[in-house]
Amino acid sequence: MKESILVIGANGQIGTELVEELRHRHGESTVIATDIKPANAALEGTGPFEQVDVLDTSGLHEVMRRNNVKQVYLLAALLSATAEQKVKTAWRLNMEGLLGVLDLAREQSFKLFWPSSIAVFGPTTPRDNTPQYTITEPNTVYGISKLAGERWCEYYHQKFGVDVRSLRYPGLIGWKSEPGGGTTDYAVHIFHEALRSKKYEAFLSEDTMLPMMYMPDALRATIGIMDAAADHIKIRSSYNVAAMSFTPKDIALEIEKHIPGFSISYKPDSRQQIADSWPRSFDDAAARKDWGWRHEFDLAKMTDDMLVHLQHPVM
Ligand code: AKB
Repeated sequence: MKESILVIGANGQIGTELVEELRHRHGESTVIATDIKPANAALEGTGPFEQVDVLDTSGLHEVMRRNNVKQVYLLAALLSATAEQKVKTAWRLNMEGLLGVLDLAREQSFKLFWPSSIAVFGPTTPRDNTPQYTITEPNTVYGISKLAGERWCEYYHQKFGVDVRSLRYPGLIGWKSEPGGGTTDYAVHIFHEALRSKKYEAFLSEDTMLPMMYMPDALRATIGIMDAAADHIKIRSSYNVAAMSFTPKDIALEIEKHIPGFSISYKPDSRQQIADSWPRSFDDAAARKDWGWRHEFDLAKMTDDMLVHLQHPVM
C-alpha cells in the first residue's frame, strides 16, 4: 500500500502552506490534511482531507491505519496570545495533543515533526544572539507548553527511539494564509493594512525586535529537517532556526519604500509583555552545521515578495 504523509492542524497558518508544498513535492493524494474544523477555502478540493480532533487518538490512529501514514506533521496548537486567554485549553491541546501523537509514533514507527518556538525562552534568557542551549524559563502558557513538549520529544526519542524532529520557529510571515493568536502576527497584518489603507496601528512598541522568518524559508526548514538523514539530527529537543530580526519600525520603513505615504502608529497591548520576554535574535549555528539549514529571505527581499504576491495573488 502506498505510503502517505499526515498533516494535523492543516487549516492553520503553517498547515495551509505546508500541505500545498508537500502535495507539490509528493503528489496530492500522498498528503492527508486533517483539522478539527472542515477544510478552509485554500485547502478545499485540493486533495484528501479528514476532519478529526488531535485529542481523539483513536480517530487519528484510524486515519493513519487507513492511509499507511509514515510521516506526521503535528501543527495543531494554540499560540502565545490566545493561550494566555485560554490557559487550560491551551495546555490540554498543546500537551495532550503532543503526548497522544508521540504514543502513536512509538507504536506505529512514523517520523514526526512537531514545532517548538522562540517562546521556550523567557525574561531571564540572554536576548541577543540567544544560544541553542541557555536559560529557558518561559513565563507564558504557550512557552511552558513548548518547553515541556521539547523535553517530551527528547524523552520519547531516547527511551523509545521515536524519530521526532523539531524547530524553534520565530514569527512566521506569509501571504497565502493568516496567522491566528500569536504575538508576532502584526508582521503579517501590517502588509494587508498597508495595501488596504496605507496605515497600521501596531500592538507592539516601535523598537520591539523579534526573530522572524518568511514562509518559503520556514517550509524549507520544516521539510529540510524531516528529509535529513537521521544521524544528522543531533538535537532531539528542538533546533533554533533563524532568518532575520526586525522591529515594527524597521518593517514599516521597508514597506514605505514600496508604498509611499504609508504610516505606522503604536498602541502596545498585553502582547507587548510576551514579546519583551522573547529573544531579539537567536543563534542557529547548530541547525546550519548539523543538517545544512540556510535561509534565503531577509527583510528587504521578503517585503518585496509579500507585496508582489498580495497585489497579484496567483497561488
Ligand atoms: C506566536 O507569536 O505565538 C508564534 C510564535 C513565535 O511561536 N508566532
